[in-house]
Amino acid sequence: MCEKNSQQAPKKVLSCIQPSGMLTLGNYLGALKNWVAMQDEFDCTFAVADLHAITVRQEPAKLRQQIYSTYALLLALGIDHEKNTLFIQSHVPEHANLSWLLSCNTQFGEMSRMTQFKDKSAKNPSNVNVGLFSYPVLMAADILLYKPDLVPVGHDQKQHLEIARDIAIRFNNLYGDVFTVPEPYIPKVGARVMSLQDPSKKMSKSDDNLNSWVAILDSKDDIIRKFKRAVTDSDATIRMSEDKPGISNLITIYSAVTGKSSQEVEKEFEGKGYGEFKLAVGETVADTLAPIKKKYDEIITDKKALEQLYREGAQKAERVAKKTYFKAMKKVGFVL
Ligand code: ATP
Ligand code: LTN
Repeated sequence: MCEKNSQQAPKKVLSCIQPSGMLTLGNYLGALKNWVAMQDEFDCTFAVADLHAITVRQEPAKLRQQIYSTYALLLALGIDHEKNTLFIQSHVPEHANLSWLLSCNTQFGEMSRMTQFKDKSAKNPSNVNVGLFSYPVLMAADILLYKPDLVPVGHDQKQHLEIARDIAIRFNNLYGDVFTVPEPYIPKVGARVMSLQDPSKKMSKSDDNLNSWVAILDSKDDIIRKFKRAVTDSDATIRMSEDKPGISNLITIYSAVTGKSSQEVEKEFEGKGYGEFKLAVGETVADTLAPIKKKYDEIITDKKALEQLYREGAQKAERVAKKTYFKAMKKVGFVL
């Protein structure tokens, strides 16, 4: 792997996150913590995928707030806007534009197989909109504009990345080489965090049960309270086991936050009760998130400075996106 400061050019990475709610401890441990780690090794482009968020009905004032908040939180987590390109998707119109070119080169049949569309339309039968259906094409545009080598995505997005690759290969075969075919990036570290109330489901910001998820910006008291209430079992030993999903989830979280292995965690809490363990997990998570929250509070209060950063980010992104988009337009036969 070539490091950022080695002779060879570092590999390019692209990823995006939707501003569809308060980001959770699951988003942090499963995705964003890796983004922060990757910036030292790769040439990274990260975006707030606001266009994707309206595939589900959003209240305008709340959406606006969430876009600001997600961008500020990425900065607070330590994503350096100078080292990387950090922008808001809708500020770079080439995303929506390329998505049209790609839509006309994507088959209805292949979109119909997307499991997330099936799940989300079943969950939301009153708003099965065309954008929800063609969402993976917009995601393909997000990716292909920046010619990344690697795209870090969670398990739920693998099928969408596969489609992006298929679209790129087909387009290149039809019109000539325009896009790089990216590889999925499975991070070295990355935890799958489950709901604190139903450990068979993943922790999700759209879960109506507010005790089931911890927001990165929750207060210390809220975090500790949520961990105290976490669903466990009646066997009072702290060990990883398939038949102990609640405790296993807490061990996963504690080890992701402290860097200790699950065996080390089991050893640390040998002979101790669930109450003591839950409190330790809650306090450790709260202490880890506290500096992020403090930084976030500083960033979000200075809207002018924030605006300058996202405008610069968009300009930087657009310089790259434009080149790829115009090349694709030209190959398809448009007059430029
Ligand atoms: P929603 O609840 O609205 O479906 P979400 O919280 O599942 O959203 P996404 O915006 O779909 O989050 O995901 C953003 C990133 O965070 C993805 O890379 C996803 O894999 C990761 N992620 C989300 N939830 C978890 C989790 N519980 N554990 C680990 N990673 C997660
Ligand atoms: N669909 C992704 C967010 C997303 C994305 C992307 C991820 C939008 N565009 C491009 C990687 C690359 C999600 O909901 N997690």
